[in-house]
Amino acid sequence: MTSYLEMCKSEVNTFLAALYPAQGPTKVLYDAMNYSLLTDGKRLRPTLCLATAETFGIARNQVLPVAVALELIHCYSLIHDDLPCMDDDDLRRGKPTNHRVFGEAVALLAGDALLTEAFFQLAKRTPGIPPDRQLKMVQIVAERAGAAGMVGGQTVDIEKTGQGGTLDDVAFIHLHKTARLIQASIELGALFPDISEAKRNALSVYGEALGLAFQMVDDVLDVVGSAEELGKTPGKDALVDKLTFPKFIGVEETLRRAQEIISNGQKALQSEGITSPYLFELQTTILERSR
Ligand code: GRG
Repeated sequence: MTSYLEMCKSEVNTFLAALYPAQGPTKVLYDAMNYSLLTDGKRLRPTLCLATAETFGIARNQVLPVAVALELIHCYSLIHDDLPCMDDDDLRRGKPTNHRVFGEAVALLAGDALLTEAFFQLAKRTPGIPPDRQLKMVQIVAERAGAAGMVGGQTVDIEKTGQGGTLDDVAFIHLHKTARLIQASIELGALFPDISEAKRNALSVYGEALGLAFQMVDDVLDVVGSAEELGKTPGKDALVDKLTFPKFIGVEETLRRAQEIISNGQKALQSEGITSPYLFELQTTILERSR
């Protein structure tokens, strides 16, 4: 049976594939954008947005243009994160990184274009959504992805990596670099239906929890993967430079805290009487994922 995640992923992929036909003098830019955009990502952020709106009966095709904006932002961040001035990575999603294929300048511009295009998608009028709520979506993405969110988290990550850092630093980096955009994905989905501010706040709390847990599980996968590569037993010392939760508290405690954070997020939903099989499936996937 096709999972909800698979169904949403397929719809997001279809939407993305039609978005940027490459032609004319800027063909190389569109080729570079499509190269990263159309590789096999999980599409978690748009799916969370679709799932949140669908929890309240909103059809996915109404939400898709907004949902894909989150993937455009995510994709830009991956391209820029891989650049020589950042992580200088050779591989992303199992393929050579954007700058390895298109060169540093075009990769940088492809990331810039995806970020800008995200706001174009967000600003397209969505039938049935009052303009003030759509404006709020634009504000949320700017805040969650910008200096107060993802870009801020990346800055602190770069500054602290290699200088030791503390568990508090890791918590700050994870919250800003990763959790804020995931939180925004749920917050945007919650702006489609006519629901109370209390319900939207509860979904926002839950979104932050999901985002943090997602990055903590990612840390564990990173440590286990690195340990396997090194032929070591996964443990506290597997990653010395990267700032991760397991580096400070170990794998077991990281997973326990991730579960606890999710349970607290769920309590926020329960207090507002929100139950969602869609979000529950995604939450389970996040906690149990292996990539
Ligand atoms: C603004 C340059 C710049 C960077 C922002 C988000 C970010 C900082 C960098 C991306 C690199 C990174 C490892 C971020 C942590 C979040 C994370 C685990 C990203 C990978 O997300 P997945 O697993 O990836 O959803 P797929 O490939 O499935 O889309």
